[in-house]
Amino acid sequence: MKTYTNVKDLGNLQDAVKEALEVKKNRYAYKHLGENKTLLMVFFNSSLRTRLSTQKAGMNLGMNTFVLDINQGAWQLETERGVVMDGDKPEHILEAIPVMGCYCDIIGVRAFAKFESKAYDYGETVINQFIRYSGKPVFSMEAATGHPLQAFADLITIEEYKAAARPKVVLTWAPHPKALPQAVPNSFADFMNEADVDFVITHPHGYELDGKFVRGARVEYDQIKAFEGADFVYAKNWAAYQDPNYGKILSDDRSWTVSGRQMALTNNARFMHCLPVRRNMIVTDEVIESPRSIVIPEAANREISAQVVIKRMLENL
Ligand code: AN0
Ligand code: CP
Repeated sequence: MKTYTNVKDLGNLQDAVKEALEVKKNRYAYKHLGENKTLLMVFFNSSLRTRLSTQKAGMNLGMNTFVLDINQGAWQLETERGVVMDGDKPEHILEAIPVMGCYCDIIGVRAFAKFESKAYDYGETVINQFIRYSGKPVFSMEAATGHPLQAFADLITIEEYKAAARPKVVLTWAPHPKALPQAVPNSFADFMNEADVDFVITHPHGYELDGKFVRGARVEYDQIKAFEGADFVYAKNWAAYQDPNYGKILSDDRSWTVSGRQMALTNNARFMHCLPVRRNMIVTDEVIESPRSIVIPEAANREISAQVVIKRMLENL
């Protein structure tokens, strides 16, 4: 594997899940793969889970790992080509990327959507520059339009907890005070559309996601109808994708907050969220603390999804 930005990079998805469950049983069995190999993780945005789980995955594989926080201690980077650099950014990403590539074997990149330009975000301008100019395998640790390590961990978790052969999985929008990217719901849809599940997306009008990710999924505007018989409820906020409202908050309707009221309609569903989560905005205390909530094992599987991706990159160096 040379790049990891979406579900297709994993090839056969069932095989990838199988490999993940193998890795999980014996996560230190591949230590030789990473000997004298270095993982660089570059963060343009904050992180708790990705930072720790991905470093842990690299260490499980015997790699040396280091982290660069672009906004804390590194030079601020200009990312637009052709700019006269007379502002506050002393270095251009077109030098910084190949330099980073000199010091490592594999690079992980976190660069969220900025919501300044839809073309810039949906063109995946930042991670594509890493892919093009670093000379190294590059994986997404949440880029502008996707978070495939999260979605892979989510699929592994669903595989572990499902009771039915083909569970009903509901992705629901929920309210949030700040505008958040569509990366997590995009990748979740990208994966669920390829998995053997009955997938439904529910959100208020105006929150339609990019058709490239939604594909044939059922979209249900009535949250109550969507929740009926669900085996898994996956909550997430995102800001509007469609023009002219790209990046805007269109609704703060708290009736969409996931509570016992909606969960009662499900098939005793498991509750999932990628975290970090704002309690009593996205989900009530009661639901996230209930025995049906699997947000912690879901986060634990981030180590496993990252390990499969890095392992495959090491095997292909
Ligand atoms: C980010 C997002 O919604 O994309 C990261 C989630 C993993 N969340 C926040 O910024 C709160
Ligand atoms: N779920 C996730 O990616 O969390 P962090 O933003 O803390 O890395």
